[in-house]
Amino acid sequence: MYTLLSGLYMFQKDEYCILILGLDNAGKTTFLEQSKTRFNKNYQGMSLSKITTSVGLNIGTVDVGKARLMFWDLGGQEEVQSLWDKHYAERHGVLYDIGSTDEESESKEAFEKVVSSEALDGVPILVLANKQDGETCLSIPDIKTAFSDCTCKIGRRDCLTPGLTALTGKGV
Ligand SMILES: Nc1nc2c(ncn2[C@@H]2O[C@H](COP(=O)(O)OP(=O)(O)OP(=O)(O)O)[C@@H](O)[C@H]2O)c(=O)[nH]1
Ligand SMILES: [Mg+2]
Repeated sequence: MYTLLSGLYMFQKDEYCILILGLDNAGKTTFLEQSKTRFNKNYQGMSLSKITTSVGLNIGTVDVGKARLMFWDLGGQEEVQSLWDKHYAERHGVLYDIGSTDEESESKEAFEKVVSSEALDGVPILVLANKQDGETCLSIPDIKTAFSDCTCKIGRRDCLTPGLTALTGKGV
């Protein structure tokens, strides 16, 4: 019995819930689909061109090493942004997707609300500078400068800003 239980324990993964937030059209669902395709061996994937704007919630699971990441991809349209905080209590981390070609002030305003939320106090944030393939995209230093007012609200939590192109999978 002990051998059986310890065997099961060895295969058990640590599960983490990660919210994916950001304005509509930032590329959140595309990022999630690319992640599932890249990390889940048997996942067939769907055509990225078939992805349409998310109204509710897409849940996707990705296994990375001993961790199981449960991504909750929330719609970013203005009308549904008010639903984001309903999920704050259930998360271990946040991915905030900046479609780097989006209107930066609007994205910054939404980001500021996220980092100001008490429910997310201290929660690590990865700011995805997506759409780095766009000709007019903001570079990582440009993004850091544009979002610099948020530094004190980010506080001492972990916060990184990797650049990526979810559409091709580069950086995912
Ligand atoms: N050029 C380019 N287009 C991208 C990239 N990532 C996503 N897109 C495109 O951006 C559009 C929106 O992508 P979605 O993944 O639906 O965006 P979303 O953030 O989930 O949007 P909502 O569900 O409305 O909140 C689609 O046409 C994608 O093909 C990228 O890295 N580069
Ligand atoms: Mg979506």
